[in-house]
Amino acid sequence: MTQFIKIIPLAALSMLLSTAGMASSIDANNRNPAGHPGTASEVSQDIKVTQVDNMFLPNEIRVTEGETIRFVVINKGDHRHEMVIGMMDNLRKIAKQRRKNPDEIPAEAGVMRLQPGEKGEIIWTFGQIGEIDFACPLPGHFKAMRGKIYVEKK
Ligand SMILES: [Cu+2]
Repeated sequence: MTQFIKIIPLAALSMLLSTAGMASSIDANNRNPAGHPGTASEVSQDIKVTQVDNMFLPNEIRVTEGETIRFVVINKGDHRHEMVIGMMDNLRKIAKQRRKNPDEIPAEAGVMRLQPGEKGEIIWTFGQIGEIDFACPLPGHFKAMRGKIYVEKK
């Protein structure tokens, strides 16, 4: 019986390891260094972000470590846009998927697609100090439509 119980955490661990292997922006402690989707009750500030064709305004944002931000995003362009927060290697993967399937509904955590005139929100909790990227991964937008989030010490 004791042996059977010991098997369960090992199976769970191997599942975690295989997941980490697929996503290269997960660190050795199995955390995503870009952070993770947050909840409304944790939000410490709203930051407005405007999308135009093809850039974000502002394209440099400063937050503090561990902070949860509500990004209030409005698309003032004439084309649809997305906003994705993450490490650049991960954003590149998403951009590659969009090139193959531009009309696929975004399934990734913290990804939002807005039609012209639409407004949306992303609630995101940042982790440790560092530089995080955000971008619109849609074909023809990804190279220009990018920004940096500087996660600074409290
Ligand atoms: Cu775009």
